[in-house]
Amino acid sequence: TITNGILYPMESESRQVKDLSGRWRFRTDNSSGRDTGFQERWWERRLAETGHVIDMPVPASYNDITQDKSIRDFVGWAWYETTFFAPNAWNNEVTNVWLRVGSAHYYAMVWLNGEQVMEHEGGHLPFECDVTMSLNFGATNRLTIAVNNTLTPNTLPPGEINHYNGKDDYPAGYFTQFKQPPYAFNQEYEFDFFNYAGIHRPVKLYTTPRLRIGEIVTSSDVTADHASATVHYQVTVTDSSRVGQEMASYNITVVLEDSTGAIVNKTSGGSGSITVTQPMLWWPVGMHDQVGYLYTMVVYAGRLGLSAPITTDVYRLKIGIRTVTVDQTLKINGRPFYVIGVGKHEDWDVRGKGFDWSMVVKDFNLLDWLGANAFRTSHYPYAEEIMQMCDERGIVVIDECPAVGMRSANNFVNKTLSHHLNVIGELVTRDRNHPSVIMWSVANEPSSQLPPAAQYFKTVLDRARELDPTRPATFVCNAGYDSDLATPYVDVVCVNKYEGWYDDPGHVEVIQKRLSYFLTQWHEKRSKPVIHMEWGAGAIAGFHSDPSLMYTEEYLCDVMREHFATFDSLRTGSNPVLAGEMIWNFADFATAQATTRAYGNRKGIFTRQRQPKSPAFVIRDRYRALRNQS
Ligand code: GCB
Repeated sequence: TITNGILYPMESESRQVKDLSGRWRFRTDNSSGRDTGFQERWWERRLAETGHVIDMPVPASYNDITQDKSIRDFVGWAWYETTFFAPNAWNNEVTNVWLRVGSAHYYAMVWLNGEQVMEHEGGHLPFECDVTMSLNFGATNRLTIAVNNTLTPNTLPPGEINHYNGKDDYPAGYFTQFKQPPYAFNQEYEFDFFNYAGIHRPVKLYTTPRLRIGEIVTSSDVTADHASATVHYQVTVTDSSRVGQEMASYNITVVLEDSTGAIVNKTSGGSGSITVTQPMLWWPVGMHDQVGYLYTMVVYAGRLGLSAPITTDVYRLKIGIRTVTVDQTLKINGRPFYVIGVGKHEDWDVRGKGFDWSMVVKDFNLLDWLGANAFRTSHYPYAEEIMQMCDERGIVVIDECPAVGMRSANNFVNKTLSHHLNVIGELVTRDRNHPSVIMWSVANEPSSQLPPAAQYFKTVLDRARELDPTRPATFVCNAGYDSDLATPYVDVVCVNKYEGWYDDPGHVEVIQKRLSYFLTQWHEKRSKPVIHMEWGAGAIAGFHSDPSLMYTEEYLCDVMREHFATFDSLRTGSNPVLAGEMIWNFADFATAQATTRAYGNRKGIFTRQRQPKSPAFVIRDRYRALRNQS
């Protein structure tokens, strides 16, 4: 199946990219119905003409940028605006201009020069459209984007707005500060990270010839002896003619280059395969000397036999040649792969979930320092630039949908399901060419013991495998092995369990027996490889005690040692129970305010500022040793 493409905007001899990131103008709509912007049609004028505007960086979450609590906690429509120049050189018969939003959280509407050009539901994933006809060439253009972070039982992630009426015992003004008398309202959700909002990833314009490469889908087969590989591809071309000409006939040429740019092989046609003898396989860090080897697939699509000027679209896609299989264990290129990783978040000081190269590169350097070979994009798709770095650095990814906090039966309904299937489609379309992605995770910790969850998850897992038959699919389970109803449909059992923390808090001495029993039960019941996807303990940097107590750094070190001893007893042998371990979490992160969270979740082995707590050194010793053995 090929859905509409969403190729990452790359420059080439036929494409230009213009990044609109920077300082935009901004306002939250605080009116009681949160709808003044729509009534007054704010997109039709400069935002400053419709009221007070403030500076807002893009990309960034807006929540932590100002000193205003009402912006930190805002729920509703937030309005963004920028102006930019569209060069006259783009105004010709052969060029199309596309507007692409890397992600906006969660519901977004986009107007260009007062005309609505896009609407998109769901954060964490890109959306784009052809804006050629809406642009003022050789002049300034006004781009207005409204984003709404309201969660409902049918959004992903789900949540709800609760209204409170308590005028008698709350101070005067408390309810009216929310501008919605007599109610106060609160956004509530059952996932454990702060619901940051805004334009989280870059907004870009890019040009293509009007006959453009819309989508490229690749996969590869490798012979058992690794002596030969076949790269399969499918290319779709779209022709959005600006002058109403007939659909062009076109030809497609595909050239495979090695990492030095030397041509390996080439072919032509919209789909086919390319043979590579003695391929340089893509290997994760630690498995082979050759880490993260990438070929470049250069695709040319050109018009044939028309009187219009001939331009050829060129797109360079980095690909890796590797296979992923699951039998008794997880295998990459036919060899067992043991996951040593971390759960992560896109979460940083000040910018929230806003993409920032400094933070991203720092995190990759820390993953390398640690010796990790994998992470999960808990609990939503991460920026495309992060996925590209995983490909290059040989970091394996379990790529997760934003379906987290599905804890009630009214989440498992058709309305949510159809959105969930769309999101899987968008995620697979965006990420299927990344060799680093070895598995899809369709959700985290749903209440999979509820009867409707069985059919629900069978449907979404089947959709993931139908869209991408080359990768296993799973969801991350925290229902009990006796009560869960959905893991029969996964390829790898992924479980979360906090021994010594949520279970038997304060008792590290029971961890080995209980954890070993728990993981073995899962393995026996499902006869599938098991990854222990989340485990850990809160540790506040600078809290110390001996004997260790909960929330000290020493306690997390003790919890780790007990887990490591258990993992080592379960990961070896011909039919090992365990295919991997991922500690929760890479770094401390922001959450909703709660009595169980001390200024955020403190299970990070690094602080939120990316400095190591002492447990980081303990895990580093293990991960580096394991990485060097594999
Ligand atoms: C979990 C969730 C994760 C939380 C973590 C915790 O099971 O999957 O999102 O942050 O537990 O620390 O409670």
